[in-house]
Amino acid sequence: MTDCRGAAALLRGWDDILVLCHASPDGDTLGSACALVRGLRALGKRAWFICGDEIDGKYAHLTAGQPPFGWEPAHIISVDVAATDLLGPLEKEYGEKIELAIDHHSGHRPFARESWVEEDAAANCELIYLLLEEMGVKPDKVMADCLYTGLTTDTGCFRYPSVSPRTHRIAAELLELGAEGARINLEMFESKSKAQLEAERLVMESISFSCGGKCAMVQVPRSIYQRTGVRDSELEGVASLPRQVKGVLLGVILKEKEGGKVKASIRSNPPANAREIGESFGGGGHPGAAGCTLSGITLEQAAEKLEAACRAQLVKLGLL
Ligand SMILES: [Mn+2]
Repeated sequence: MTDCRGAAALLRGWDDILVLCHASPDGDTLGSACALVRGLRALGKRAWFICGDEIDGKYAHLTAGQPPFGWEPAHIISVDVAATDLLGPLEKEYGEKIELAIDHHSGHRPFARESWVEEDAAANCELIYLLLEEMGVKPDKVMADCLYTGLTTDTGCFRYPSVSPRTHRIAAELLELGAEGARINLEMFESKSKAQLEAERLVMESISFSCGGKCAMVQVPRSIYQRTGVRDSELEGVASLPRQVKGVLLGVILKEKEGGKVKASIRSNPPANAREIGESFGGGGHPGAAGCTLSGITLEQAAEKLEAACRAQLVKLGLL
């Protein structure tokens, strides 16, 4: 385990640095990687970041170009990656070569030679902000936009319990540095395609309640993508919909994937704990938001299993 100072000391001594994002990239992993790469370049270093999956168009501003052909990294680090399998297609090549992991997931499963994990950080971008400060890099406008994007997307626009005074202080600093908060929030939270709206309507039609209204579940069959033309990344927001219903402590969204797999996203309101349920199926996450993937299973079977796990937790908490 290392800390901000330790991570900064390592990076100061390195050059030719490759930064890895997690698969199904979100604003936090991309914002972290992009701001860090640009910060390292400001120190005169060669640095690039890559991601194993396609990057959604709404994150197009989180870019630092593609590594040039033939460039070989000397050091590899990961940002916002809780476990090597979350690297997705990058795991095979890089999974065992990571020298520094910077992360904020409470279920972080150590895989790097050195890890800097702060569970209290609302977003990994909080840590990158502190790291740049420690390295003496003043974020420019693009870096500020990157970091602000990570902060706001990982906190549902600064609404989650993980948000601390520090989160707001850093966000304020980023606004001072030129981050376009209003534009970023509009793009991240208030803008959707017609296909997305139609898909959300279909998803909401599938909502079912159990455990006396304390558990709500929606299902996303694969057919929805052909039917509406929605992209998978556009359906991220539906994960929070079941939990918005008054009285719901556990909200579950089940997405049917290729090859008999079902991806479950779990959202909870205290005292329910999403991470415990995710972990019971081999996944992980945060207390309020977690996920897991079930294999060799239909949507209906996955729904039964998740409902049973939710019920068991509510019974354990004395709420049923
Ligand atoms: Mn994150």
